[in-house]
Amino acid sequence: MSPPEPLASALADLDALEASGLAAFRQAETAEAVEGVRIEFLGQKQGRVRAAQERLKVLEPPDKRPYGQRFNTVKQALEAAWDAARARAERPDRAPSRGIDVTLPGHRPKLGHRHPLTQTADELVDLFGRFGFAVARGPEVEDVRHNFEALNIPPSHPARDPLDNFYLPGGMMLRSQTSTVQIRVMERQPPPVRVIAIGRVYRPDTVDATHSFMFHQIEGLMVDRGVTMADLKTLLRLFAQSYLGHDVKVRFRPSFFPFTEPSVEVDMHWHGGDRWVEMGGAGMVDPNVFRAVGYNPDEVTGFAFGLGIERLCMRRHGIDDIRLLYQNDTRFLAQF
Ligand code: FA5
Repeated sequence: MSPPEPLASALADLDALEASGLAAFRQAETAEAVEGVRIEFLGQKQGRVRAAQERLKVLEPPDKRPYGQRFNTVKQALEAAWDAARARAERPDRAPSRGIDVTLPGHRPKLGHRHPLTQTADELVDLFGRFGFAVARGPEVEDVRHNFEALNIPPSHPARDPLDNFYLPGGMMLRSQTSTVQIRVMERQPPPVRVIAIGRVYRPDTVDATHSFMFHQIEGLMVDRGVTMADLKTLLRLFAQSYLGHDVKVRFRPSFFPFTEPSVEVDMHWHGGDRWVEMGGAGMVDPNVFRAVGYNPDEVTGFAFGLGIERLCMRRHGIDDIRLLYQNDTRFLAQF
């Protein structure tokens, strides 16, 4: 029998065994290398851990307990390191590259396309272009003169209520209707006029399936000698049939706008169910508006209309909720 060993050197050997085992597992990259380290350290017959266990037999009885406890922690640490090394070696992203297989099908990049509202606006420009209407533009940040005054909306009118408009400092506001562009066009050019204007308008409306706080309108304005209400109604009917289909039902209801006289509201029959939805407002340009821009109401007459683009787009494509148009969900948008 060999002489008893001092405990201190036996524990130091355990420390060294643990350190070299952990380092070896850390460095093993492939499954084969990990298995080699396992056999060296954790092998059942010849492994170094097994040998360290054998040393227990030659220790003095009082030294067996502290050595045994330390031995257990070393063995557990090396077994955990083996598990981790094996998992690392099996991860496919650690596997050595086998090159690129050029015969595999590729990933086709998704093509973007125009938003349904942009498509609608482009189609409207095209359609009214065929009726002889040119495109005009105006600013979204407007002054009160163009949004109200020149449109015959006096300071006391409820349409000017701060609760119904987005006012900005310095007498400016976010335009609440594209009718502002009528004024800008007539200020710039003498009659005859035949224009449309498309753009964003802003109102603090409560959001629901058919209302948004920002939406788009298409404004139309035709001024010439002898323009009548019959021209207006014919144009709007022809437009609705061209854009929404020949079977679309449109109705005109008497209404009031300060800038047109007489005025109508135009409804379209909604898809599914027995429901009418307002498409826009229209009427014969009020003589006061002509005077505000320096036109002579005894010489010319004209009609104007303002339609909601979101609602036209929704009716055309069977969309039931305006909010879908603003959620940027590509699963929805990709359908159009
Ligand atoms: C006007 O804005 C008038 N400027 C229209 C007009 C022009 C009349 C020229 C006469 C001559 P109104 O507030 O009704 O009218 O709005 C017109 C259309 O915009 C509505 O019929 C509707 O289609 C759309 N619209 C109005 N408010 C909203 C909203 N909050 N969200 C979405 N669309 C709306």
